[in-house]
Amino acid sequence: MQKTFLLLTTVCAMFGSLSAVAAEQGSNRGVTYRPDVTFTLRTDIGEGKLVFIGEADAIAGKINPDLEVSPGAVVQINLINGDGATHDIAIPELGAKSDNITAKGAATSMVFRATRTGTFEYLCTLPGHKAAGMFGRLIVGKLREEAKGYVINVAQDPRSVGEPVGTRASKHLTLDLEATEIEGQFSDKSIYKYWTFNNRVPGPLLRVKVGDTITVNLHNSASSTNIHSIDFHAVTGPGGGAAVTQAAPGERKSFTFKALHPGLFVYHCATPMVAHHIANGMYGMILVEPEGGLPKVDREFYVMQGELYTTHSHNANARGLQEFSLEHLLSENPQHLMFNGTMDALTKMYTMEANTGDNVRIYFGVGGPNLTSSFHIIGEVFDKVYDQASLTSPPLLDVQTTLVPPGGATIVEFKVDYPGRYILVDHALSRMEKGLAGYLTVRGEANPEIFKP
Ligand SMILES: [Cu+2]
Repeated sequence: MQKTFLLLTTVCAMFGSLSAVAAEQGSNRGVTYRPDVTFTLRTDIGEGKLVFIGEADAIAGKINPDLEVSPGAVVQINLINGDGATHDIAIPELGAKSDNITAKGAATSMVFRATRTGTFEYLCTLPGHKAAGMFGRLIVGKLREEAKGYVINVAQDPRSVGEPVGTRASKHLTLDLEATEIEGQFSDKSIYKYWTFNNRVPGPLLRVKVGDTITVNLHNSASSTNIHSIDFHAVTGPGGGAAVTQAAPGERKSFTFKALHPGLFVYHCATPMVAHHIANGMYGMILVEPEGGLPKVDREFYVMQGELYTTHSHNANARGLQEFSLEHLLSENPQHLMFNGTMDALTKMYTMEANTGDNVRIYFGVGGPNLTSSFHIIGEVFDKVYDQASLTSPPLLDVQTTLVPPGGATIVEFKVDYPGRYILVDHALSRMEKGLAGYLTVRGEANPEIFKP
């Protein structure tokens, strides 16, 4: 009889709290009537103190056990009164709290979504009970971090440069883009909740020809929690398309434009707070080739510089989920800078390779959102720089370092004459200490007339 009552109160409390969670998060968060994880604790007097004791499974018999959950999980904590004094359980930092229970054997529960990663205190809020020993830790994120294979790679492959337009006539094209919010691998041991176009940072290099008519279809994934949009710097029209593409989660928005100007142009999300959407990864580029196409080269690469603003300072060994910091974004002080979305994208994950004698072209842009790049390749000189990515102005010749503003781009070309590893940097070199580097490996015969060790 007592057992049935206990079960009923638990189920009622669970049902009520879950409805509240569902209402708060909106139906698109996929909250179900079953929690992802359940813990049961019993209050007791142990070792002369007041404590919570794990009731079942891995925490059975443990005093004030660590409760480990994955980020985003719906968590249910049941509490059984084991001593006949009044108690409750709460996690104030996550806004979760149960009812009071007084009778021995009475039970209650609380249900909440672990929306933030980190370590949070659970405790009994009755006066003096925490001091008497009723507190422990809820750890959000540890499990996910250990399940490494699960994490998504968001880094963009610099070799993904699309198909040259060649000599074709202008035509009507359709470009499909999806806005997503995904946890991606940021460094060896850490992850970040990226916002992306097509699950990559930067988004795809889109390749069209001047005079083309282009229909853009933007789909905001149903699993998103934010509105997203797209502003193409190549578009002549309201907001570069942003005025007509503000898409709620699950929505699709389209527009059609004519590419009037050749050049290499940035695109990005333009939904408030725009700087936040860009920092989280919502940028890419569209190349509008001139009539007849660009001259053929041996190797082309796609590289974009970005910034990440997190609560923790740069640390190559940072573990777990890195969280966004508004304060650091507004002070324009990124903790991390990276080429192609992640710490090791162009040093470990992808290789940029060429052979001596090759002509190399790099489509380089700055997603930012804030810092101007002094783009440079250590040990190389750019033969040509299409300054500001203008393809109708004559290129600059023989350039060491070129400025690229946020929301801007450049095209550089150079012949690789000597084998070795050449490092792409922003010559504001403090930024290399925060992760900004990429390797171009050149293979072939060493010519002692050019360089002699
Ligand atoms: Cu967005």
